[in-house]
Amino acid sequence: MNTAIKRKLLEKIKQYDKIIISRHLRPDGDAVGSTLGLKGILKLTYPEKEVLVINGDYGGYTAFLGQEDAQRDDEYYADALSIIIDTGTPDRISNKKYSLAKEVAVIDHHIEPESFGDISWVEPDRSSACEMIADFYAAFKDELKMDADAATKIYAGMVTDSGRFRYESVTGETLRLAAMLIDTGIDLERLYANLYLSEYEELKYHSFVLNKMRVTKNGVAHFYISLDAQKKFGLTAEQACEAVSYLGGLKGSIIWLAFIENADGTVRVRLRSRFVTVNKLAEKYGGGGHACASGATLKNRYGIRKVLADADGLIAEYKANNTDWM
Ligand SMILES: [Mn+2]
Repeated sequence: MNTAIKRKLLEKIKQYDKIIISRHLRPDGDAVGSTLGLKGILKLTYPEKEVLVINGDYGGYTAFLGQEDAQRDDEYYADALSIIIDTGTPDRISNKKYSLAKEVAVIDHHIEPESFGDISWVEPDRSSACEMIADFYAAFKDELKMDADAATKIYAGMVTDSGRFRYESVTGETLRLAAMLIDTGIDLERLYANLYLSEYEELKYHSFVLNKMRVTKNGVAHFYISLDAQKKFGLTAEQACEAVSYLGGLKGSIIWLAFIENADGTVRVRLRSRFVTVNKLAEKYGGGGHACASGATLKNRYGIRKVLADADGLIAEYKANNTDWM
């Protein structure tokens, strides 16, 4: 699929001696895995090229995947190719200098990306940007090189962005590409230990969230985390948001939401679902994202009730038209 654009991208990569790879702000496993993974492939294949991953923020649970590179002077960019992965929104790019590059290439799997860049390879049906990097490698495996280290980074993004290969976006192709990566010798036990074991305080927070969970009439599971609670558990708003996944296992609930108070009084909302889509709902409140995983920011707490009513209405509608949803 999309062989022509992938070939064009490979030719671009070959043309340049300097390649600067960047991703979105507030990185997740997919953003970090795809950028570091592609760097790994390009460094192995073209040891003479300078390949850097440059961004303005870093950290979090993905830090074990490895270091990124230090920012360079503006002049450094003049003869470089910039590759942006896992975002179709220029405002969300973590490296503010990316556009100083001679040319910009975009690799992304988000819905309705803004059109930017000289080359843009976008597949909204892909489960992750890492799946696209794996596919890129697979398409040119006679020319490109990959080792277990690069494969581990790419696999890490695939397994996290797909909810451990459980989201609707996962296809047979996703698993075939994941299998190809595992065959390089990934240490899965070590990787999963890094990705999925919790600190004591995290498990305490987990139980706190489950205690705070409420469910609407038709089954929207939700919770609200105040700034005080974030302080108590030593969490950033971003970390607090991740708790939305704790609500994903409730039988009878097909939409689950996290409301997180921001320091400026706005409220961040994370929307997750199965069987129904929530991105339109997120868009109604100025946000967006994937069909079953979206986000938005509400001006204040009063918006929460409206979002809950809308989400509850979505489930009511689904129940009215489906009997086999459990
Ligand atoms: Mn992604």
